[in-house]
Amino acid sequence: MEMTLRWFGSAFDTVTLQQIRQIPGVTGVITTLYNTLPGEVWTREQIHSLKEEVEASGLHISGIESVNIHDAIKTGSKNRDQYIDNYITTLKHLGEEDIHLVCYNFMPVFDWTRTELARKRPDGSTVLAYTQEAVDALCPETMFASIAGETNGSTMPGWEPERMAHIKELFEQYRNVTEEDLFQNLKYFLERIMPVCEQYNINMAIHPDDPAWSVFDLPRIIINKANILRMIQMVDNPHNGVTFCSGSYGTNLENDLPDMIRFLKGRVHFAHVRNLKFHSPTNFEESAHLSSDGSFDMYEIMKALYEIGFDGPIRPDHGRMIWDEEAMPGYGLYDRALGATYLNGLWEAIEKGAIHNGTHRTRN
Ligand code: DNO
Repeated sequence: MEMTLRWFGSAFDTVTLQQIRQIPGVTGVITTLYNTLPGEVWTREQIHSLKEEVEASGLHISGIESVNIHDAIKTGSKNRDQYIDNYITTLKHLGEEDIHLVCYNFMPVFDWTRTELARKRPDGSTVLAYTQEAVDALCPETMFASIAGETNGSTMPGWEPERMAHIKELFEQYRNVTEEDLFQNLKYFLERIMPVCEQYNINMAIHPDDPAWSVFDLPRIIINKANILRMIQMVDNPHNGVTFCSGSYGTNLENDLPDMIRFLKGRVHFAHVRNLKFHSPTNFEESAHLSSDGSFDMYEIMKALYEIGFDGPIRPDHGRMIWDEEAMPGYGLYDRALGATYLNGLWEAIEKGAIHNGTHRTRN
């Protein structure tokens, strides 16, 4: 595995590449062209200059999160082919620039959903949190307005104001889209892009829906073991894989995270690892990465990744806001750096334990 950190680009991130470089064991960033909208073609020049900037700091681009999918593709509208063509051109340009991992999601309207961006914990840190009760009491527009007021001035990934300005139309577009339609539309998209992924050796890593259930009655499919296996089998190509995100699949306490990782052997191309603290099955907050601070056994999650021979990029996921940092909620420097160091420590112990026991694995 390679330890990485998500970085939104110098125009958008409060964290610098130099700071990331100083986190022990972090060698790459997961980045994006944050000012592009779903459906736009990324030019080679844009990608090349991003790459040069990252490399000048001594890091490299380990993957893209995200190349977002236009709603026409998700809803299967008549004009979807034109947007798939654009996506294919973007993939080709990424491949030509030697980038081989793309994280994306297939969530309708919203990307991840949280109801609080700064819930205060007893130690004074603030974290992202979710309660189903709050979602049930809100309409999507109100939810967007409350999220927008808490972002410390940043645009949250997946909540772009340009799209949210059309939230009613977006809901209208999805009105008759069922879960089955979403599966079929995802299949259509994947079948069309697989040839370019093969040509440039690009691994597609679908991100789970977060939380892992339907919100505002929208269909959501990447939520559990059965659905993810269906998704992988329906386009049975090694380039069709997943981002294993413990914090997203973990929102549903019925998901057995180490078991899911083992079932996904060979198809986990990217990992987001973070912990959640549950107060009830539908009221949780994002804790520190440390197992004892939340509800997940992080050792077992890392061990499962180790045992399947996971060799892709991994990143600590959302961090708490600590030490008076002001940054995009979830994406400050300090707690993610602590997370990276903790995950690296777990990995080292697991690896050395395996070497000691003669069960060392090296490859996927
Ligand atoms: C939230 C992220 C998601 C993720 C996308 C991938 O912080 O994990 O926004 O990047 O779902 O497309």
